[in-house]
Amino acid sequence: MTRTALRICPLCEATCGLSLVVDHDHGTGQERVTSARGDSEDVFSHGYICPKGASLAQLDNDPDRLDRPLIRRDGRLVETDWDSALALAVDGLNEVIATHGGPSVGFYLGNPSAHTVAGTMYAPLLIRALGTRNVFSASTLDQMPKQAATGYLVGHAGTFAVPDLDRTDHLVVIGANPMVSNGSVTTAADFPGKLTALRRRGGRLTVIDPARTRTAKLADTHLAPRPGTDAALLCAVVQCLFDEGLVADDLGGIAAHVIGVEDVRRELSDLTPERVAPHCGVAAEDIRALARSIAGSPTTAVYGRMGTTTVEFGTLGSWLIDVVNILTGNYDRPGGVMFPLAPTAPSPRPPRAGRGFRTGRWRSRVSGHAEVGGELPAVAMAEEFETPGDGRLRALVTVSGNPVLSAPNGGRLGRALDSADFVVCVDPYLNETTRHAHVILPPPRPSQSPHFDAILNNLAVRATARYSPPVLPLAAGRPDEIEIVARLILGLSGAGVGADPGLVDEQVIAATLSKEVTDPHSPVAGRSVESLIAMLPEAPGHQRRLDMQLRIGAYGDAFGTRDGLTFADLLAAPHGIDLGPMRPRLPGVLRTASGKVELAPDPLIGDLERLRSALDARGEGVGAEGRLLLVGRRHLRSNNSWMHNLPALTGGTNRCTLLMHPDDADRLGISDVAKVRGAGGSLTVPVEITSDIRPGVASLPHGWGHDVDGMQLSVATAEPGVNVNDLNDGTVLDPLSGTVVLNGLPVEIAPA
Ligand SMILES: Nc1nc2c(c(=O)[nH]1)N[C@H]1C(S)=C(S)[C@@H](COP(=O)(O)OP(=O)(O)OC[C@H]3O[C@@H](n4cnc5c(=O)[nH]c(N)nc54)[C@H](O)[C@@H]3O)O[C@H]1N2
Ligand SMILES: Nc1nc2c(c(=O)[nH]1)N[C@H]1C(S)=C(S)[C@@H](COP(=O)(O)OP(=O)(O)OC[C@H]3O[C@@H](n4cnc5c(=O)[nH]c(N)nc54)[C@H](O)[C@@H]3O)O[C@H]1N2
Ligand code: SF4
Ligand SMILES: [Mo]
Repeated sequence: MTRTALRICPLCEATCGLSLVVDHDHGTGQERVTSARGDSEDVFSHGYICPKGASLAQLDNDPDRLDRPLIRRDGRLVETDWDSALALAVDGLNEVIATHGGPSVGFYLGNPSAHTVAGTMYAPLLIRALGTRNVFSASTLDQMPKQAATGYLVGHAGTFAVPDLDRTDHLVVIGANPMVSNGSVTTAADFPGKLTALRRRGGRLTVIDPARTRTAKLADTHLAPRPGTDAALLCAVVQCLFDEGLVADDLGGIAAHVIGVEDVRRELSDLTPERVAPHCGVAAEDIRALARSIAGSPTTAVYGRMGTTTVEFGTLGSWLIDVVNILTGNYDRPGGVMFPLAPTAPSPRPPRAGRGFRTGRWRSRVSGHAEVGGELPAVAMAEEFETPGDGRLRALVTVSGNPVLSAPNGGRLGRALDSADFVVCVDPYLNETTRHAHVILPPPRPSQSPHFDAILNNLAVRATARYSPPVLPLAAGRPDEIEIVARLILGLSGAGVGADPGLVDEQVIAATLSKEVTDPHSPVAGRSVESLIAMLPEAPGHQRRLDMQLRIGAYGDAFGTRDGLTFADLLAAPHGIDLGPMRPRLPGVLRTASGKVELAPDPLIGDLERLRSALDARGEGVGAEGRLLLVGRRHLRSNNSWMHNLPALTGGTNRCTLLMHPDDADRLGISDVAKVRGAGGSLTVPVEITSDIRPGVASLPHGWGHDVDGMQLSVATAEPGVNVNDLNDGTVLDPLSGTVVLNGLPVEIAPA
């Protein structure tokens, strides 16, 4: 018996709808997923699929995936039953908290959490139950600068403006390679198709990247600056916009909602194209041409990702991207960058000022790093474990993270975890990080988990509402990831690890609705909480929460008082419900203290001094002898550190090699293998010589280096590659966001 089932792909931010083939396995007597295709009727992805999504069956059936929990006994990780493992996890954490206090437990949230119901709807509650401020995540290895920049601009760090890909006349992509990554902090299925469509409708594509990537190869214009210099380049673009009178009249219609334009003009007036050109390695005339082409197109969307965030001036660069969008009249308007409105977003309220965005509400104990967005820098974890004294970290909980490989200087973190009192990992693999655990709690296969994009819908270039129920059932007594996290929460909060996991949801529902009914602008203002709760479906807790959020949300039925969405509508529409293109949302989204877009926030203006000193200092010696700047890259058939275990995704061009320009290779006498040395250590790595990279720059992908003992990754360990993060000692951060520098890392390269 074969059947098909629909499920949204959980492997990247594109959220493609998949159609899975499910077969009866005569050997086990159970059903299994045997293949995946794009769902042509999906309202968001229309059939698009990439090689990772196409290998979902292999991921689902990976024999190395853990099914039963592991606990450490006499130094070894051994299988046990679920009740024992969960009880042990909670007892171990409670003991550390009782002895050393709540802050002695750290929490690390990894990337796949953005794609799971457990990660988006339950992990935040787990952090609260732990009662710790030592919260770390992949965000400070990734997009935290964008969060900080948007926080300062609009008053809320989660309110991103994303490029209106379907309608723009000119897309400017800075430090991103969406042809391969499929897009990030912009949820758009079939990004490659959208770039082709842009070209077909006569639009322009500009790419700014030191490497001639697959995206750059499609571009009308490709600028290849020196890594780490985009903030300076964008300062000059802004200066040029003012200097040449290219700032849009009335800022394209939003001038009444913006303050600080004059401050930006004054503060950047010395940063001319001529001043920054030698630092950026881009001709002043090319910078002016860029400014003119952005201002001259009917609409332009400027979009930046990893190459603009994980750099020394990540927050400045992310801010300047939106400054350019705003000054050219491309902010909050079709074809420019716009604020998505997700199906679970609150019903729009009348505009009101907020408290604004602040950082540094607390600081890390050892280095005094400021808290940003409720988090401390991921690279600070090791020192917080190692350094004796009050408030020292003694235990760690990870959910879907592999920081030992994915963060700089992971070896040091690994050693710190080996001497930690207690480590709990919610993770399906025994890998570089989880091998240090005392308890591993593996979530079930993707096919056994429900899917709803509670976070990524907030970044989607078109609004849709889609839900995937689990495709395959769980074995009796086998908790899903929601239940694993919920039971940890209950165990930590005193209700007991054996309590009904649905209690967690009922508490959220009661608290949310109690607040909602007292808000005069809520669509359920003045109604009784009990009567609203009585209208929720008899269903698993996460579905009850989703029903509540949809119904009080922007497109909701306001609990039966208007036409609108309920969770039942999502269940009845397995290919999803289209809710239309993005629409202007100013001033409603603003939560700054002024109630305006604050274009010239003090922390950003203040950071320009650091940029000015770099303008004069940086660059010296780079290119001389063996000094190059290292950047990263992603492979189409790879996903950070954890998908090298699928045979379908190995081999071919998916190789952990160092890309170098022929001029550099010649000069240094390198033909096939190089030795690379950074502040954190050195590596020997095979070289690919290509003119697709700027001279003076080398590129090495991350997520490799699977040659450590004690893991259960039989495919990945066979072709381990090297770990680029071993080169990085993790000491250079963007101070405004606590994000570590991963791109533009100085290294010495020599023949091996
Ligand atoms: N040098 C360098 N380093 C980088 C980057 C770079 O460009 N260059 N990129 C950075 C970026 S952008 C990111 S996002 C980080 C990622 O850093 P992390 O999020 O720490 O690591 P990942 O490699 O994504 O590993 C994800 C972990 O989640 C587990 N997992 C997979 N699916 C699930 C699930 O459904 N539930 C649970 N509970 N666990 C699951 C996997 O087994 C794996 O252990 O890496 C960063 N590191
Ligand atoms: N296939 C695949 N898809 C993925 C992932 C994956 O591992 N594999 N990871 C996912 C994750 S977690 C994320 S965060 C996204 C990331 O998505 P992207 O940011 O689109 O992906 P990257 O390949 O990191 O692209 C960064 C680009 O910046 C360039 N760059 C480096 N330094 C600089 C600089 O200083 N200035 C400029 N202008 N450019 C620079 C690099 O050459 C590179 O081309 O991808 C996601 N999608
Ligand atoms: S682009 Fe690929 S990995 Fe990303 S959601 Fe679509 S199918 Fe999945
Ligand atoms: Mo990421």
